[in-house]
Amino acid sequence: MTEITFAVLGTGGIGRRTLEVSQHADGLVPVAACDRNGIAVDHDGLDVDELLAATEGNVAGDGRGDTAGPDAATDGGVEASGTGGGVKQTGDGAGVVASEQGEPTDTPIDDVIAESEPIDAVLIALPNLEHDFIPRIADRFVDAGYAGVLVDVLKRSRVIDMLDERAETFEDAGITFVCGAGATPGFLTGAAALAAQSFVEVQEVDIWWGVGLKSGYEDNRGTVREDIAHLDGYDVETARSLSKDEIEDLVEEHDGVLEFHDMEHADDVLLERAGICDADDVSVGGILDVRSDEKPTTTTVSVTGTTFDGETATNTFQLDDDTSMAANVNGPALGYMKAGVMRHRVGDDGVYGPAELMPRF
Ligand code: IKT
Repeated sequence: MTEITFAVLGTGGIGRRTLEVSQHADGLVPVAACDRNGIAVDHDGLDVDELLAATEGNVAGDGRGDTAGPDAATDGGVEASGTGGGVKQTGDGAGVVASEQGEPTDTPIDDVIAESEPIDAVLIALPNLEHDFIPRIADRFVDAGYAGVLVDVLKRSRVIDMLDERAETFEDAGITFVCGAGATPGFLTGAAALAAQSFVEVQEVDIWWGVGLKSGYEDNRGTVREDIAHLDGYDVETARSLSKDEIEDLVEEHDGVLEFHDMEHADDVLLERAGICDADDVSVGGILDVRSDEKPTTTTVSVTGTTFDGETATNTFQLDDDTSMAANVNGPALGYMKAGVMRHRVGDDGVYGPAELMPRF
């Protein structure tokens, strides 16, 4: 496979770790990265070590202490809608501009789009607290005439429909969009699709994850905020409006361990659209421990189904407790990116989910 050049929108936890992991993968060349204040571009390949070192502990957040990356309110092209995108930045870190490769800008996403014509793939590593945020970013790539691969690590089921509505537009534009390409949805959805192969009918898919995030907590505040939206008594709006201190209080109340059930994660609709089971038969939950790096529970995908010869059985897929969330989100994001580029190169554009593509190593 020839080299793949890619850009990362957002240098929060996911964006940063994706850049780092890409240094260990064959044939991937990061050529652009941005956060809300700046952009770094080098079509021959970014110096990732320098970029990460310069921005370590110095990520341009969203004014709430998150490490969220560029934001609709600040990049000049997307209208803030009075939601998370409308939070004015207070600048809790210089971010990309602290790197010698970085340039300040008020329009980071537009600047990446302007550079994107020769770039094979763009990873949208932005928190999706506004449901239509990622679809609207995609619209801007379409409008700019980009013909390549867009990959996201979105979580929420309802976003998939918004992308599906755009499938024809993507096909016409020559865009291959790989959605939900993190861990769940993503890696674990793909594992469920593989585990389902023993069966002629799937009754139930249960995804149960464990994450220990002590050392990664600072880097992943955006993800933690997204998770809080799934707790009883919270939703996207309330989670978005929580201050950093309120989140700390919540974490304290739970002794650092948050347990989630029936999360609205797109594994359900992505398994349904791949024909594996009904969305209603998929459940996603897990435990997040922000005070330990040990996983509080073993990440397990259980797929229960009936075989052609009438047996009912459960196939399971487990991640080793020694693999980190960073490994299990960013490795697959890059693997799915490679798979998307292969599709794109043979002209298979449109929208793909992680149960329809085998990520490339
Ligand atoms: C995600 O980023 O895909 C979702 C997060 C869970 C990651 C599971 C990783 C499992 C593991 O490392 O064992 C969370 C819901 N934000």
